[in-house]
Amino acid sequence: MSAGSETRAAGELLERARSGDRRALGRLLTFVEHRDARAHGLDDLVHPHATGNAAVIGVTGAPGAGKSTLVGHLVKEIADAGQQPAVLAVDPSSPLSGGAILGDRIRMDGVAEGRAFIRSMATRGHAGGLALAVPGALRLFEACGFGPLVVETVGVGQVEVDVTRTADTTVVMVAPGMGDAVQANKSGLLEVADVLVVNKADRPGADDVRRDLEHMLDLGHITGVTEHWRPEIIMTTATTGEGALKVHQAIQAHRAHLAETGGLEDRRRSRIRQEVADRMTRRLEDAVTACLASEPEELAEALQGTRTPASAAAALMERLVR
Ligand SMILES: Nc1nc2c(ncn2[C@@H]2O[C@H](COP(=O)(O)OP(=O)(O)OP(=O)(O)O)[C@@H](O)[C@H]2O)c(=O)[nH]1
Ligand SMILES: [Mg+2]
Repeated sequence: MSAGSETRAAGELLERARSGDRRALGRLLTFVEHRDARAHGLDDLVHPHATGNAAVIGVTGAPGAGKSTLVGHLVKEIADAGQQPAVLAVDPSSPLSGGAILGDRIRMDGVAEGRAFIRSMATRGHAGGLALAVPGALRLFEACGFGPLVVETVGVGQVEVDVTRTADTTVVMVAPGMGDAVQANKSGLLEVADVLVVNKADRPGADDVRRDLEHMLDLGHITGVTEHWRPEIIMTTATTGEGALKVHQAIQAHRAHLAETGGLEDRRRSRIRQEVADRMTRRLEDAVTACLASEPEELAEALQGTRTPASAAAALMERLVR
């Protein structure tokens, strides 16, 4: 297919997706996920319909903390409030599940299911791909009338934490025995928290986790927390949905706080800045790969030992950015 007809095909799918065709939306998400050539034209088509005003909620935490289970209840709360939530569950790596199992764990009933859209995105071990695919998918959701947008990422790895950092509101989940509070703090997770959830409150040790978190907040050990916002700590039992309403209320309270203080605009801008940076980085990486594949003289000299690698790199960069 030529570039023009690909863009036309994407445009037709987008029109269908915007009028409620879920299969069309699913296909477009696949383009975005695979960085399909069609996704390029799609970005321009989506842009006029994506205002950037939909609330973005990040949910993160250690593997198995109960994120998907809680998100299922959260989505129900949001849908019951008359909104149309979309969920992007980012599967870090699992080659076995390929993301399918993770998506299946988010379960809802009747009404919520009709309003909500849930999609898991496999990153296939390509961390850089995730950074670009997530904002593209979120814009697509927004262009199709969804909001708030919930992104579930596992709280390991820099890219995952960065993805969460750009949400308007980030919910960090901790559970007794599973990457407890101290571990979460060490990995930098707590510093991105706007709402703290201690899940598996039905399990022994949940109160200890809560106490640890309170203590860290009191001592100012959670570095990203400012004097302007102290994350609320909410106990949940995601398997029964206990506490999910409180989590929804805390998310709304945080959003209201951001709206009052101008923080909403700050986060929107930092999200765009991050995406521009990620796209520039990707272009540079591609350019470096192509440059070295062309077997330049400077590389040959470095290989022969007549030139230092640093000098070869400097000379090649000079050419690349000119
Ligand atoms: N006892 C108990 N089990 C829970 C609770 N919440 C979740 N679980 C169980 O914990 C397991 C993991 O739950 P998930 O919701 O898939 O956790 P997750 O954080 O999404 O996991 P990953 O996406 O794989 O990182 C499942 O077997 C859940 O049934 C809870 O509040 N109490
Ligand atoms: Mg999950």
